[in-house]
Amino acid sequence: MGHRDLGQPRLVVVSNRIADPRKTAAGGLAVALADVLNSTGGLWFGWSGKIDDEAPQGEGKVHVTQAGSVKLATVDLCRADHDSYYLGYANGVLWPVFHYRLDLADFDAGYIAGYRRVNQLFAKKLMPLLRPDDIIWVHDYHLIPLAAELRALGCTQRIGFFLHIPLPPPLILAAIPGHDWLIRALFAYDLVGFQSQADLSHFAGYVTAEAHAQQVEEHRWRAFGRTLEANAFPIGLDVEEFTTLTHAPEGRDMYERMRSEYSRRKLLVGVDRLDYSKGLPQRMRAFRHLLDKYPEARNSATLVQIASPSREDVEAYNDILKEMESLCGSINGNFGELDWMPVRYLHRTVARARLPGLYRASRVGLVTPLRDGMNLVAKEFVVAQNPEDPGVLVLSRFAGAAEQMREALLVNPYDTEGTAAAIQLALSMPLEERRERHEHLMKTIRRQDVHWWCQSFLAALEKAQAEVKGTPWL
Ligand code: ADQ
Repeated sequence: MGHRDLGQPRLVVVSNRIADPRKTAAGGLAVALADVLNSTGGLWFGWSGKIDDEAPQGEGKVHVTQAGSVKLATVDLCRADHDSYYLGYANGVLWPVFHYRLDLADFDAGYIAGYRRVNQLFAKKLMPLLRPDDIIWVHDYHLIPLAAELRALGCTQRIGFFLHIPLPPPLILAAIPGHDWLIRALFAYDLVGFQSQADLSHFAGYVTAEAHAQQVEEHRWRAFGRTLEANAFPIGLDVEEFTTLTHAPEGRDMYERMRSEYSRRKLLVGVDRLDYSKGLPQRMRAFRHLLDKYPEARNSATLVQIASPSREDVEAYNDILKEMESLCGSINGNFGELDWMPVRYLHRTVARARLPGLYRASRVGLVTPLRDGMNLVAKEFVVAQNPEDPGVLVLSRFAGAAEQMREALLVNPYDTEGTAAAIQLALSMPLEERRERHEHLMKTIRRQDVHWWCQSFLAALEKAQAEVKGTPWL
């Protein structure tokens, strides 16, 4: 990337999980962050992924290793902290509510104490590793109060925060007990980044109504005695890395195998974590409706749905597992033939190196979340296509990606008939239109790639006024 060098402030990245930046199989975000971390000799701090049953609550051992020019520092968590912070508050409260699913939230009063304890632990262990001119970039909903905890310990460095998931409208946010504490904590950051304009407008609506914030400039809000900059920075792909993967032996092999297996049929593909935000049952119902209403799709279209296991110890995830098994079973039972299974459903992870081959062999990509911060599968599907004969992306209007990807076929995933009609349109779209849409989508994906995302966030953070006062943070 080369815009930053060792003469610039050191970058410190903090996220719940970290990846070894030397292992590119980790995917786009790790690759992009590794780039900047490498060029500034940076530090990446996060949970080790280990549970230490011996550790007391709010404590954990720190491990520091060197990965090339990047320092990796991780901390262990005890079982109680892990369960209340990660399973409880982050994935049992914030994840469902931020995806508009109040019905799935588990507002157990004990969770928030664990969430706060782990954020305090992170702050306490990170402080001694910081240098005065560091620039700190915190990622995602697990760590919203981290800057406030760091400030309480005297941290004066610039701190930015990026939310990878959506921010819901003010009245949904306000349903979280302690929502005011959470948003007040956000004001300890100098810059807050969201995936989309919609999220930004929810933030503006919330802080104006609930925190009496004043908008002092276009992207600056003042409340709790501090001024905060907030903006949308839609995350992108490492296009070069994904293109290389597409043409690498494993990607090509996967492509060839899928093409020969489905030579007489059109392939539709879905690749998701098995998560209730991804709209998987709704997608299956739309596909069933397609087979029912458009007989020409029968025996000629096959849907390959990969759903990787995810957060299996959070209760709400069991229901979706059962629902998917039953829906896929009934579609295959009702519509299948001796030589044709309409749905191939795989409840497992596919190696990243094989994904582009699968995408490229598919005529239609189905990305139909009920809510999604961005959704990178939508962008990966487009990048993996053969520009001479590209497939068509059917994309939920409720994915953050829809703000940028207007040339996809945008659908409302709650509308079964409308989604089925869009899939039918995608299956029958003439080559010229497919090419035109693909070309437009590629332009945006290239322009706003992951390096653009990283650079524009960090440039805004460097410019943001570090303003530290003795405010009682939390
Ligand atoms: P996720 O909800 O995990 O991430 P998404 O952006 O769709 O969602 O996927 C992230 C990566 O995981 C992609 O590179 C994708 O290829 C990979 N992946 C997904 N399912 C897979 C499967 N079954 N097998 C193998 N790989 C799979 C959160 C937010 C998103 C946001 C990202 C990045 O929820 O909205 O786009 O962070 O900010």
